[in-house]
Amino acid sequence: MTTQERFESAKEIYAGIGVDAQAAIEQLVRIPISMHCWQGDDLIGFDGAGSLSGGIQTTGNYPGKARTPDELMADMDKVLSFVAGKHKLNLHASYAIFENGEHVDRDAIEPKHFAKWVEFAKERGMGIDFNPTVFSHDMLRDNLSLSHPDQEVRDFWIRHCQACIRISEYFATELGQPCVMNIWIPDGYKDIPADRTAPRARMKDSLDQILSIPYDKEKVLVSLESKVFGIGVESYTVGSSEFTVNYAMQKGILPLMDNGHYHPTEMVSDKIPSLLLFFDQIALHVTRPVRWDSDHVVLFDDEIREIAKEIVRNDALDRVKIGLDFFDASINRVSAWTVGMRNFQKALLYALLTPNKDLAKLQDENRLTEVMMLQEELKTYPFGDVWDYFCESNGVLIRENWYREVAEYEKEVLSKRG
Ligand code: RNT
Ligand code: ZN
Repeated sequence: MTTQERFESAKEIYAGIGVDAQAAIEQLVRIPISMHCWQGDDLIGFDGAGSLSGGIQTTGNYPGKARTPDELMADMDKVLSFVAGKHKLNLHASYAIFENGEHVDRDAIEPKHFAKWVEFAKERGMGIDFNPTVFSHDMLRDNLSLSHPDQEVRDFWIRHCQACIRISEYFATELGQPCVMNIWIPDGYKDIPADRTAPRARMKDSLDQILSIPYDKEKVLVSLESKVFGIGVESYTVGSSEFTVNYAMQKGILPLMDNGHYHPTEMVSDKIPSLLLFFDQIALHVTRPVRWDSDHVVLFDDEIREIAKEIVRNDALDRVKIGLDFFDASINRVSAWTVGMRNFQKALLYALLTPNKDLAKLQDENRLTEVMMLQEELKTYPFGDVWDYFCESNGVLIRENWYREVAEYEKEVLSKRG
């Protein structure tokens, strides 16, 4: 049977439960996922940082990491060739591209240092999202930045984040689509602090100053990411969940939830509908924590499917800004990236192929036996036939076929990098 024939058969089966598979794939191809640049080079960037700090860590030493903008761009193109649809590029400020021997510190970066990225995105019809890089730098002192007691330290990072707003606005103007600018700050303490309030008050004031510069709020969507702990920052984080969600609400910016940033039994899928009742727009970092915020590659697992379902069944595809955030250096990075991108698309497709309204009706009628029965039966519906057709009809390789090209790329390109 051809992929198309399998799709036709699957379409009929889904139609039996009132699901339009054709409409689902047409919708899926229009959902942008923000592809994080940092899977390609273990979050090292090009501004000379050298190693990671701020309580985050990459583990593994698989050969072939991108060392230059050209290498990173080539690797991204490989990944994009295996993923249907138009997506966004998610850049960190540390990926500034300096030319002709120029080098400026993080608080002095300008749009011109990202002109090459704009060119890359334009050629591929992509938008760009952005992130201040408030780690891997010597002005992160005592693991504190925007909340540091020393004003000089705070001012440096305030200037950096303000510069990032200007660069984000440049991206949005050049590319004709809004730029989500996410602020994540690693600030916190390893051990029990003597004062939990003052750092948060300083952080609040620093953020107020960052947001006080004029910028176009339609073009730059500032988000603030919370976190519960980091390596060496186990006891207290300044940007806790309550801090960030309340701050975002008060200032009219977006809260960003990273599903690696909560206690192990807390589920981001459950938090999405609550935030959607109070915020027009929210942002996500989709990742996979294994025992800690380890940023493993996103799998097609239960929680990822639940996250996608909450976006789809709340009709919130325009309101939830989806970004990926994982970095695994222990396996082929191009493969890791591709697996994660394809998996989140699969999760979205799975959600689009779910009779969400009918299930909700059953719940309201207290027919919970049927809710469980149907949700379980759906798991063995011919999902793969629809997925394959989605890939094939959008010109990307189906099933594991794409991996052959990755293996070839590893042999011809990645293995030759020093
Ligand atoms: C760290 C946060 C943050 C970073 C990226 C690189 O725990 O998740 O989002 O991973 O900004
Ligand atoms: Zn994150």
